[in-house]
Amino acid sequence: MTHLKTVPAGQPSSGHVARQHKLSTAALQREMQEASAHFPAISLTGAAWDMGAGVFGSSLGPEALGHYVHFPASIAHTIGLPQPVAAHHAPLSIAGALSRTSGLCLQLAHQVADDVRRKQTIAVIGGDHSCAIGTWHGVAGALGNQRFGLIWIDAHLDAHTPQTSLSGKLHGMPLAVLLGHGYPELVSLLAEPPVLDPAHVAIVGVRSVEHGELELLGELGVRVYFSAETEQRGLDAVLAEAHQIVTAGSRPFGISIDLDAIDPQQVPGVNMPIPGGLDSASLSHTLQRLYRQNGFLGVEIAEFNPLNDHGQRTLQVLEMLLDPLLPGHSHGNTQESA
Ligand SMILES: [Mn+2]
Repeated sequence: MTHLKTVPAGQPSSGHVARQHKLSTAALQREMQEASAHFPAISLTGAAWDMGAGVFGSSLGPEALGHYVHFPASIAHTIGLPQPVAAHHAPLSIAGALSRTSGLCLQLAHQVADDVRRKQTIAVIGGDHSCAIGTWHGVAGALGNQRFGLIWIDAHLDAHTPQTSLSGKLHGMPLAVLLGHGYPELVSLLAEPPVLDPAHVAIVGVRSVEHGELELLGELGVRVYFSAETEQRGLDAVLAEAHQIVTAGSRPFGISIDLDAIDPQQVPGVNMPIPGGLDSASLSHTLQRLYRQNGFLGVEIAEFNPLNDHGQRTLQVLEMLLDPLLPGHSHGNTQESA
């Protein structure tokens, strides 16, 4: 942490700079305000930890993205410890991982809440997927009584509780926590639980399921789109329907992406690769449309593990998924046809 560096999303600054001498300060301010009404500023935050995955590597994710030569933005804040020295430590006990993760998630939640209160679009870069507990607690803390919906794009359900999880790993639990089930110190992290209303959550891309978590989501009535349905109906149609579910009643919404939702041949740099999966270009294309919808709060992209990447393939996809949100975006020129 932290130098504050935010930029207006989708809005190159060079035009403003070139015309600065021709405009009065008041006129310039007015123009900047109008621009930011269309392109809210984006705040990039790194969540640099991996004890929730139980394997070293994801803590290096935010730094790897920040140094990636094709990534045109910088990460304003990083929560956590990206030091490679952690590689030499023995894996933490479950209690140790819980204590470290809840502390880091709380820091992240405060950062995200500040950004949302300043009307910035958030982008959180993991780190293992336990960061979702911090990200969406932060959003809930800032929004107060205003409820929001969440699209969860993942190969897994991430809805285990300590009672159902065989591994005890926290990155298999964040969705259950946000729905009010799991370790009390995570469930009640910052905002009043439950952070999410199950009727306004949709999970997309699922192809690896364990019994206990599916049972919990079934009891709660969360809509799960398995990969077979996505293949049959198309990702566009499924995500459009998911968007309707999570925003019903004009709720604002966010998106949490686990990179393992995507075909591991395209994104080898993850912690838990599952064969099959979404096509990264199709996902990027559909996300561009979702990013432009009313009430879009921001996106989180988790489970990037640079140590498993090959030829920067995963970095390339990560950049592509974020690019439409960044100033002067290079790939985001596809015109919206809907
Ligand atoms: Mn996940």
